[in-house]
Parts: sequence; structure tokens; C-alpha cells
Amino acid sequence: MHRPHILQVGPYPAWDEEPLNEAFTVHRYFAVDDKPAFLAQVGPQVRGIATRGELGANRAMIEACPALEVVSVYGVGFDAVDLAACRERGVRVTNTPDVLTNDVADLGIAMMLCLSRGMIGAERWVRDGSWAAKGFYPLKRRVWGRRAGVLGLGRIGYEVAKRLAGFSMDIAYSDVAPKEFASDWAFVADPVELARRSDFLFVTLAASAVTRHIVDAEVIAALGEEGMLINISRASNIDEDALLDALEKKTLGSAALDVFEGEPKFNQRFLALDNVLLQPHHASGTVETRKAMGKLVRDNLAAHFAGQPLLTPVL
Ligand code: 8YV
Repeated sequence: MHRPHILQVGPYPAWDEEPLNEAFTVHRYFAVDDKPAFLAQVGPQVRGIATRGELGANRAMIEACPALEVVSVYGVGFDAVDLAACRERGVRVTNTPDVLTNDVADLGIAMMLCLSRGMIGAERWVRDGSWAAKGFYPLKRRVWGRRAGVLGLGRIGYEVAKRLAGFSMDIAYSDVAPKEFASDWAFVADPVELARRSDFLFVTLAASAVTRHIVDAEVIAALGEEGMLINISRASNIDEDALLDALEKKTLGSAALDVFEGEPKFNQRFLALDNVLLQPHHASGTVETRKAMGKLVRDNLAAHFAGQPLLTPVL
């Protein structure tokens, strides 16, 4: 049977590898050292790229594959795919929306609760004997009933806001325009204003050139010394230097972050801070969701090569 050649940019869980190998001739880009030589060798045969949200596909990679027809992203974010390069060549692009929405929202809420209630320090307090030696753990701040802002009321932002409503929070959101389905929540167009009226500010925007550093020094200052920033989107949505400055000077209360500039490396200034919760970009990282994401990556590729409509097209 003829199996289309695909370039696999990053690793997938073991349960994805077998069905991928059955359906396609897979070239594992991530497993080779000399990537340019590998691309020069296999690129001409490659008709599909299977990649991950944070890895994407850059112009050089796309150009090294002259027969490329489709890029399938394991992730909802496709900001790391050079869409212009794909458009020029008529290359289709797919992603994995919906299947990960609830898990990403769950982690955002968990991060808010964990940091606001000081759960990491509280665990240490029990383990290191401080509880017995010093008594009560220092008091932390409540979550329920306080003011929350959601920057970007897309699929993930909507699920975050629904969960916040369960904590009786006063909810507002920013987006390009008010959303009909969000009439219970206040629409605040300006991110600075949104931050000013928020104790907790969730960043749930799809990243693009337009949203780059939308959370800038002014937004961070407006959130203020009691405020918490929670990012479950992309690092590029936040001016990370401004964030670090504000956290160090305590002009921002705290930040819970699942994403970092240059991840998996990250700015070491974060490590000196006690007002942050640092997570390894795992908001979609549950067995259930990752299985669904892997299946959707393969189903999109299979649909394309069968001449059928893509399940979740981006381009
Ligand atoms: C990653 C994500 O793709 O959905 C996204 O946009 O960033 C994540 O789900 C995940 O880390 C798998 O690579």
C-alpha cells in the first residue's frame, strides 16, 4: 500500500506512533542531529508535516518540502506555523481545537487557586515540619467573589469564564467586539481597563503578530500590586521583561505561567521570585486530551490524502 511521506517535527506519545507509522511513511525530524542534511534528503518526498503547537513549521522547513500539501498541528495554536509560506504554496493547515479546551481552562483555574491560596508553600510547610514547629501557615487571599478579567473570549476564554462564574466572581472580558453569548459578563474593550477592574487577569488569546505584547507594562501596572496574571496562551502575548520587572518590584502581585519566551528554556530571573507559579506548558497535558489531539492530527492527514474535507482546517 502506498503510504504518503510525512515529516514528524516533534515526538508524540507512544500511542500515537504506531497508528502514524501504519498510515504514513514517517520521517522523524526531531530524532536526527543534522537537520539540514535530513531535510535535503527526505524533503522532496514529503507531502505532509505533522507538528506540535509550540514547534510549528517555519519557512525553511516548508521550502525544503516542494511536494508539501498539508501541515497538521498537534495543538490549537498555530502561531509557530509560517502561514504566509503555506498560503503562497497552497499548503493546507489544520489544528486541534475543541478537544483540549476544557483541560486548558481547568489548568488556568487550578493555577489561580494554587497561587492565590499558596498551595505549593503550604505543602512545603507540612513536609518540612514548619506546621509543627511554627504553627499556622501564613494567611492567603480568597478567590471566590473577587474580580476576574478574561483577555480573549474564544473557546478557552469562554470555558475559563464559565468556571469563574462557579466561584461567584465578578467577570469581565475583552475581545474585538462584545459576544452575544456573554451577556452575563461585562465587556471592556481596552485591556488596560480590563486589568484595572480585575484581581485575576487570564490571558486566553490566540497568539498572532497583532496580539504580541498586548499585555504590556501599562496593562501590568493596571493589574497592580494585588493583581494576579494567569497565562495559558502563548508567551508572546505578554511583554515578559515588563512582567519580570513588575514582579521583582512587586508592582504586580503575582503571576501563574504555563508558557515562556524561548521555552523549554526560560528566563532564570523567574527562579528568584516567590510570587510566581511556573508550569511546563502542560495545560492540554492529560491522557484523554492528548489521545484526542493525536487522533485529530492523524484524521486530518488521512482526510486530506483521501481527498476529503479537512476536519479542523486553519487554512
Ligand atoms: C501544545 C498548545 O501543542 O494547543 C496548543 O496550542 O500549545 C499545546 O497543546 C502541546 O504542548 C503539545 O505540543
